[in-house]
Amino acid sequence: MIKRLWAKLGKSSLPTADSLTLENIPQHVAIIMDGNGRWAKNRGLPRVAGHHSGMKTVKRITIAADRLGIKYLTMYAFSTENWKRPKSEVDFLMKLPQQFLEIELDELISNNVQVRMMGTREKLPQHTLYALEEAMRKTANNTGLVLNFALNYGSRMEMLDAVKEIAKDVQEGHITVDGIDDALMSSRLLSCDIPDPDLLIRTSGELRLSNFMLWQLAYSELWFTDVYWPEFTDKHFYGAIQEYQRRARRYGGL
Ligand code: V07
Repeated sequence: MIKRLWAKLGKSSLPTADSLTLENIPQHVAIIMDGNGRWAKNRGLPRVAGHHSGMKTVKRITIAADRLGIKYLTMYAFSTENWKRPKSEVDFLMKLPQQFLEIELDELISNNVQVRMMGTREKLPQHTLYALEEAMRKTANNTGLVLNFALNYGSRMEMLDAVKEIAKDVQEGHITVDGIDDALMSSRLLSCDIPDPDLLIRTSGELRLSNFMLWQLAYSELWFTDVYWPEFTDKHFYGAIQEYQRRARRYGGL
């Protein structure tokens, strides 16, 4: 449980979790944190102000997830397509992991959170990598919430890399074509040691997966909201979980 972070936020911001049942909490929630730029634009602010504000939501939702006993939280922070954005925006985004960890790492450590990264290290600036690797090293043995950042991540690339590895193994005679199955494919993905998400949340009204965890989301519940990520609160998060539980109950009744 994250205690200090949570205490800092004060009582008034405690979400109303009354209507949630602690049974059937999803084990793994994945989030596409969309709408930061649009949120900023609507307020006459530069896009980067939206990204900065979105970082605060990351913190709040991490606390909320931990409080509920969710075991894995995956957040889509930067896609392989995001490199196409203006250099100034990319440079700003690449400073966020460092900034976030500078403020939060100590508390993440004391709250037993394990920080991970899912994506390609290639192209990431040294300073970004350094901050990430330090966080992963210092939290590697933590047994609480797994906070998994999808950073420089793209699902088709991930699957192509897996397929190439498998093809090589067949070519070299380590496995047979008939030996290729779901489990083998899963074991070659970047998420190999994390269960598939039970629930995907996407903010900001877009109804797409945008190359995010295409294999892993095959059976997941999908939940969309029009709310922009900087305005996404614990209450919205609880709402998504509640809807997940409602669907799970209905499914179980059939
Ligand atoms: C980023 C803030 C959230 C909205 C989406 C885009 C902008 C947190 C991180 C982060 C990443 C790794 C890590 C710790 C924190 C982050 C990027 C963008 C690139 F170990 N937020 N955030 N990274 N945004």
